[in-house]
Amino acid sequence: PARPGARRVDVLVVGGGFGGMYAVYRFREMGLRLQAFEAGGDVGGVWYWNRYPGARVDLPSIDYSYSFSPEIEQEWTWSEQFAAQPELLRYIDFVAKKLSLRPHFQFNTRVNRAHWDEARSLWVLETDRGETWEAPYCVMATGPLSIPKEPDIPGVQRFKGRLLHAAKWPHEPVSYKGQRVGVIGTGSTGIQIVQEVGPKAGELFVFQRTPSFTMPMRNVDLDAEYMAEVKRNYAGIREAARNSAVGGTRPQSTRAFFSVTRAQRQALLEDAWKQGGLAMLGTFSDLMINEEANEQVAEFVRNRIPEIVKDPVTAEKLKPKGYPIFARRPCLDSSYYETYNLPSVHLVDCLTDPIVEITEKGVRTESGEIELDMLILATGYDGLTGALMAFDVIGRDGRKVNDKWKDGARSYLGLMMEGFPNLFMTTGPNGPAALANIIRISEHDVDWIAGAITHMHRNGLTTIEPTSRAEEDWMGVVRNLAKRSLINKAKTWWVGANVKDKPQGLTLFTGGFHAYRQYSAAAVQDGYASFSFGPPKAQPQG
Ligand code: NA7
Repeated sequence: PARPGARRVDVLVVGGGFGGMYAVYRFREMGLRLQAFEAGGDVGGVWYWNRYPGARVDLPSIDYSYSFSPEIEQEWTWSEQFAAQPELLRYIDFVAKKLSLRPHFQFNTRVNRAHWDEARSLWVLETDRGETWEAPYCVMATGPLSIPKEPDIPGVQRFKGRLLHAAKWPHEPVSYKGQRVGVIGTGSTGIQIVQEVGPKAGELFVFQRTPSFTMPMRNVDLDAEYMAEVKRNYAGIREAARNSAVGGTRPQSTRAFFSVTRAQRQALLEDAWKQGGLAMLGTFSDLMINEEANEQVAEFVRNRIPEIVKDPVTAEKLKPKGYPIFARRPCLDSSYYETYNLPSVHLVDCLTDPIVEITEKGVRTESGEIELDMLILATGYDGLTGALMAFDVIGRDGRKVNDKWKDGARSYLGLMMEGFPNLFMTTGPNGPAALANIIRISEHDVDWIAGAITHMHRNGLTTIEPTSRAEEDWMGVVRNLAKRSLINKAKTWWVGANVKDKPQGLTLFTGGFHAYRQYSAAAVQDGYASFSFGPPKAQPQG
């Protein structure tokens, strides 16, 4: 039976990041009534929360932006090749205003429970404001990096100084002047924080467990002439991105590492280092499948560190070892290694001197206590699956996503799950999320979902659900590709290794964005043969 007080729309959207914003726009344009929910106080997702110093996208801004609206492309001008968080938020605000997206959202609202009402073919969402919403379709645009992970270090709450989490950064400015600051974590986030806070803090202690590979970003201001050229060519830029493995314009190579001479290889690597950005990843075609090739590139990057870091002991500790380069998210920096040349910046190697606990005064490692005024946690996320496992998402026969995914994420194309009719995901955990441009994936996914809903409306169908066979076949494709990938050889959020007791393994699609698009298009072109559709709505009698 209908819930008293429940409000009814056509589509419910959870999440107000890039994916949720586009979903709201797209479904509204289809004439659907919709309601969207966002835990943050505004749109922006990751960029709403991550206001930490130095937060910046590490893909070119030109790529890291919407492609669905030529108007937005022409009206918005990026100021830097890699935009900083405030500019990204300005862009997000510009889009939200231009398309009047905010009125569709309830902000500061978390969905506590989502369940499928089989009898009525409706998703029923309960929010932490005590409201209930119902709709035939539900879209989880909950993002791969939305559940920050507290470090499993005893005593975090005991700390009497200021505790800051990168992903829950305060909106007001933070001063580091004269402060003894600690940073735990040296992934993309930690590296951005260290290079920004290092020169400002009284002293900075960086607690590093696994060193990351980081390469020069070589960020530049974009001048008017360059942006004018980009605006003339957006259509071509987007087309190239959609047809690339990474969903971006970064050049890719078809050249295998050992197909050229040692001298040529060296020259190509040196050139990539000078070029900066992710040029290094584009040097050779086989870096993620040929271990020896990978190791030689890793060694090239490692050898750059002592050229910058003056203290040889620190330089050695900063060298990433024991896992392939690019098997962990490659970082881009502007002055990360240089920061360690400041006498006030200290590297604490947690591999040889592990953190024992956090105390009232600071961080205690095996060798002693380091007193701090401020402790910054850059300890990552319960990625990919965290968001949908953080609340009750209940499909047919009371089955929870938590149960379905207890041995690892499973879905068809990262878009839908067997047992969860009419529930869609954007940037889901068995698609190319994390390995390709998230905005290209979000747009693709929303378009695919819009296509499925249109198909159902045209044909008078009430439910759509992938068959278990289709899901199993897809997971087979994912597994077979994963077997070849060196990504398995590093302990990262990509493989679930960063969260205690989480199922381990690479469940992302590693075949590239272009190939992913072909699979998802084929799933439509064969007349949705991989899906079972629910019966048409009963016709009123008489
Ligand atoms: P990451 O890349 O998951 O990095 C988290 C960092 O925090 C990493 O260096 C971890 O070391 C470290 N960490 C976590 N827990 C601890 C404890 N207990 N002790 C010491 N160090 C710890 O998250 P980011 O936010 O930097 O980046 C996420 C994504 O955002 C990135 O991949 C890009 O796509 C953008 P560990 O590696 O576990 O030894």
